[in-house]
Amino acid sequence: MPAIYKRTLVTSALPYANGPLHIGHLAGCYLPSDIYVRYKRSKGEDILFICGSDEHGAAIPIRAKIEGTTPKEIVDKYHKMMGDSFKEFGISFDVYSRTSNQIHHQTASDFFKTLYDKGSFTEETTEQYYDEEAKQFLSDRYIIGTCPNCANPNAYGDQCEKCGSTLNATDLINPKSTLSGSKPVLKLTKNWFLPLDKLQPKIQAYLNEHKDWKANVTGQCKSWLDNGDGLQPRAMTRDLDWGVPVPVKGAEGKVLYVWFDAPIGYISATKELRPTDWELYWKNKDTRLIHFIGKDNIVFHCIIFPAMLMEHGDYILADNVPANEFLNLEGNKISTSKNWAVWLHEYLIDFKDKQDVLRYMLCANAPETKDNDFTWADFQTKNNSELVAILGNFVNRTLVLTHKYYHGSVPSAETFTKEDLLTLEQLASFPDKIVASIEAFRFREALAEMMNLARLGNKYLADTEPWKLIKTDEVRVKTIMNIALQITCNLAIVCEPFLPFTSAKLLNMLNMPVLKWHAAKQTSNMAAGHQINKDELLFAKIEDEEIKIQIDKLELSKKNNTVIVVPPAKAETSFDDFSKMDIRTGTILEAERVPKTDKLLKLKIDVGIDTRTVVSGIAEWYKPEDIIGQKVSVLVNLAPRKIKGIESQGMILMASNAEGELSFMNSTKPDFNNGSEIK
Ligand code: B3M
Ligand code: ZN
Repeated sequence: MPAIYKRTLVTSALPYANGPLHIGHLAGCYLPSDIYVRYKRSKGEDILFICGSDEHGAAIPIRAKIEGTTPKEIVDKYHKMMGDSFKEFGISFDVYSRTSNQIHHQTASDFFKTLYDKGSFTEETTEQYYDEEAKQFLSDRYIIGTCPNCANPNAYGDQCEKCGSTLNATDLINPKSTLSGSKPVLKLTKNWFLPLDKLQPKIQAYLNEHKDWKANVTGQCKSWLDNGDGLQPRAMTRDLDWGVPVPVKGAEGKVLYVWFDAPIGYISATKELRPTDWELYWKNKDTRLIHFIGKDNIVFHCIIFPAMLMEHGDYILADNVPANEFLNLEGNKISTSKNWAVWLHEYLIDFKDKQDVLRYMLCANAPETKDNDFTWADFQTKNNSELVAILGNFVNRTLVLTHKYYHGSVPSAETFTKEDLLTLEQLASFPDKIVASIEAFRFREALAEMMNLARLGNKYLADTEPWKLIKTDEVRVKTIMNIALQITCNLAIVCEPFLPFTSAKLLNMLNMPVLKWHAAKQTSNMAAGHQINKDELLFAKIEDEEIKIQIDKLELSKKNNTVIVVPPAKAETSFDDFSKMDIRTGTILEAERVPKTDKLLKLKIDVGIDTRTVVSGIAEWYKPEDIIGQKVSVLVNLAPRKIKGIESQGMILMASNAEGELSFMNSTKPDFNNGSEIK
């Protein structure tokens, strides 16, 4: 962050309006951005916090199909649901917009037109996959297949979620339509491409200016740019009927690629919020733009969107993109389809008025530098041993004693001892320590510092023991309680970004107005004689039974998911087509890992006709040394294909279950020779 900025624009990834929010979303970007913005507001800075629903892309019509309804009903339902949950959870967006709004369609359309008129796109007629049953072109989530980089059998047409690579649908091995399950055919169609290959030097220069980004973000960017041939042209339009229509002649029936229009949604939402001066936040070099996202969105925010903005020319680029990694749940990847998640709307019912407990838990466990795990046991411990036992305990003792000794009137500080002065000095130093961590996007560290202030309070009370001294030295106790109240008040200020509901409750108990951040550097916010309100418990203990209900819920999901899902039957095929396939029995002679991959093995197989090399994505389930001598069935007349630089001359046939796990399938008699035909 080189310059001194006058204002900040914070965006949080626009969630797809195709399902409810879960803790993974919150930990990924919504909670960290909210903490950041709340702190900046408390400092009195000019800052806008932008978000909204992403209502385009294949994810929406696919969801509509699952729920047996229309895309419009889906986005209306989930836009409202997400907006309500965010609000109730205290995520303080200045605007929660949606990409189906007219203002967004207009903004995205104009943006595309500007690039089109400038000649930024190349117009290319290429072969794209087409589903003849569904009568539709397939891209993005409409098509799955095996990732050419990591062999994940469930990679999408635009991205592999396992290894994180961006893909084109035509890169997939064994592509399959997610609409009909059928094998797609190639058909010519015209699309507009952003020539990222030509823009690479400019993108590289932009990234070079931002060496201060988080290591996980820089690392991913580097891998895109350094990977093989570098960046590749990317289609910015799609043959679909759901999205923003492409605003040029000859593009009828086509829409903008969802990752073209969605980030422009940040601009549209700002326009909606500030119709008269939105440009100040997007076109002025004094504005600092920060995108909070999850790690699966890094390439789009660090490479593709900046490339679009550069081409347009009128806009500022992000100064930072503090992406988080993923949060897992009880050791497993959060999964919407498997219902393996803690859903925000359910949490808000099950743990009413406990928003801050989840905020605390998710911030303390934030996947800032690596994937992290959420467990209910940890949730309970964080509440009972930290929020209740440290923060709640300190505040409670202070307020109860103030009522008991002084009927709720703040006592005056008389003479300070050395210990008092040291405590006050430490108290005043907390805001800056917390600031340093927040500014570096290290929210866990910032939260830990905030709790250290509560620990300081507890230690001070434990050391001075006012409850004992009251019998012998009333004057001394006045000073002690005054200091404890100053700590309590400053805690209310510095906990606000993390625990806004607690902060409000605390200020109310203290009968204090909302105080700005700088007040927390003072040690005399509570004036002598000020009357505080009745105290209530800040946090309540969470009992084992409450946790058990949650664990049972997850167990049920697990049980329901062990129902075996058998993929639907494929369309009929002719005997002629089948007999074109030459499948032979063979024996694996050698096996070794393909360097720098987790999934691939390079096999030497005797297939009777010859001995050939086959690269196979089975390393997750089989160790090289365990499969020497394994009998296999091999499709030997499949066109050779280069995988990680190795020519693969065939494919071994494996059984695959719903998890994508692969298993050998051979039941030939032991004396069958290699090269026996399978028909
Ligand atoms: N909707 C992807 C996601 O929810 C996407 C983010 C758009 S940000 C402009 O992961
Ligand atoms: Zn992959």
